[in-house]
Amino acid sequence: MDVVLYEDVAVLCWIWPKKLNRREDSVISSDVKQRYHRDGFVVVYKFLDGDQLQLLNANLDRYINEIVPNLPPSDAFYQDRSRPETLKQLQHMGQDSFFDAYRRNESWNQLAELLIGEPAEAQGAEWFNKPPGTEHLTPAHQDNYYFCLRPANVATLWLALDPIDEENGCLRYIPGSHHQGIRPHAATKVLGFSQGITDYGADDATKEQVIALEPGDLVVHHGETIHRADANRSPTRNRRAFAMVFRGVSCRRDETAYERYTDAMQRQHDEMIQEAS
Ligand SMILES: O=C(O)CCC(=O)C(=O)O
Repeated sequence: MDVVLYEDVAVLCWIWPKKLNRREDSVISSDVKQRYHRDGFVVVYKFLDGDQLQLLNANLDRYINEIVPNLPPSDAFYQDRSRPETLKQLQHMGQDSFFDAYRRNESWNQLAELLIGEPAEAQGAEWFNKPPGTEHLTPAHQDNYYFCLRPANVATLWLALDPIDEENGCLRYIPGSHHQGIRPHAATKVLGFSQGITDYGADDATKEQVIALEPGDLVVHHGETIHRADANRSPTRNRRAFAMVFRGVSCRRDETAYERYTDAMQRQHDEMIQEAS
């Protein structure tokens, strides 16, 4: 299969938020917005600098060492619960004061609101890993199938914490897919990504753009952009990322659709957590 690498980086390679003059700032902002609206995703290289990344990493380490051992299974997913090194996903991290305050971080909110085009609010922070030596892929999906927001004015900001490439399971997007509505989804048996697109085929795969990132780089995707990731094939490297979902103030949840989704997800997670323990 041909792989399309996301390489068009010249304009987007900047430190965010950098002190720019007003003209440069508006050129960059309009380019980022244009790409996001056209493709349904945009990469921001070097989004966090060294100190900001270190602060986030230090708090993630603290959270994983001190808080995670006491969390209920619904907030911390393991590939194999008997092996702590297989921790693969954390959600509802806002119960910790650092991560609750982080939802209001200025750089993240500025970028989210630039792309969403209206005031927006961050949902709880999440952490994703693909630990080495585990067979765990991310099924092709659209986030708004899970969120059920109308309009779908919602974006995920996903920050690389490790060098991320094809070997350890980088994200892959189908450009423009957010313009084509929600595709059919069904149960996947993947803990944390309980629903995947059922008719994802070879034609979709040829359109995928492969997103390689370094720590501190960030990708933003629209809630209806199709994306997926392979399993981590590296025997030694983790594939960690930190994410926050921002929802525009105009979004309303379709409660009937959401209840259908949460019932299916809960049934599936209960079965899988039971199987894994
Ligand atoms: O980390 C991953 O593999 C997938 C993340 C994702 O799909 C998301 O945040 O929407």
